[in-house]
Amino acid sequence: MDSAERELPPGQQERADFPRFGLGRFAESYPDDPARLTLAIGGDLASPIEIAGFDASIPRHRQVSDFHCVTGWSVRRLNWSGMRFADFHHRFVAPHCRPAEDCRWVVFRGDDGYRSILWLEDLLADDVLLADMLGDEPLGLDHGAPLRLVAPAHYGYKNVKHLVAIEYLRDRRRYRFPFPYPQFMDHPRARVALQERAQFFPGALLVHFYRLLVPLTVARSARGLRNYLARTQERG
Ligand SMILES: Nc1nc2c(c(=O)[nH]1)N[C@H]1C(S)=C(S)[C@@H](COP(=O)(O)O)O[C@H]1N2
Ligand SMILES: [Mo]
Repeated sequence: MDSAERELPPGQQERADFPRFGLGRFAESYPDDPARLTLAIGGDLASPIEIAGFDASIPRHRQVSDFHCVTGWSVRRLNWSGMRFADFHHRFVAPHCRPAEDCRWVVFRGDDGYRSILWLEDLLADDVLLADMLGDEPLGLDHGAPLRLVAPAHYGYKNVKHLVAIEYLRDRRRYRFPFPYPQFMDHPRARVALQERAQFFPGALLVHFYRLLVPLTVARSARGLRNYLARTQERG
């Protein structure tokens, strides 16, 4: 049975469309040049580096996976491609940047200022991608151009869009979920199967509250994109 045939995870409901979504503060923020990739690899490692593209030795990978937002909506069978995070880590980061042995955490930062943290061990799973394509198209502005994280076993808020930096950390306390959002919203692992929606609050209850925010958030995200496109057209 492939992932697309399975039941949805607990508390999730299927959506037919795949809306642009995210925290309100970032609804109007975009990369200056969504087509240009620059990725800084830093944190507790011997050689920080900034790259503008990927080593041809890292194989491309395509996968079909479901996407689950913490607010209770899911989209089935998205067709992503890019490269496996594990390949990037083992073939590029480990030999070239040499993270400290005891780095257990990785922070992903988007060009809009959004960020999230994941456990390195979770990131090495087979289905975690640095994706640059959705369907047969390069990622659009709505879904994270030019590069985003895809970690289907973790809630959408771990799937950082518009990636500009990846930081390896020994100590999770050096990271903070973006202001002004409360820390409790960011579960360190956020595994969908276990409803790790947030810290301290039971996920099965929280989703009823979160679900109320969906229509407004979808509308705000869509308006943010329209405003951005209007601004860039004015500039010519
Ligand atoms: N850079 C960035 N990445 C982000 C967000 C954001 O606001 N900015 N929102 C997160 C949330 S809460 C979700 S559900 C997904 C939504 O991805 P989509 O816009 O491709 O649907 O992006 C995640 N990654
Ligand atoms: Mo989300």
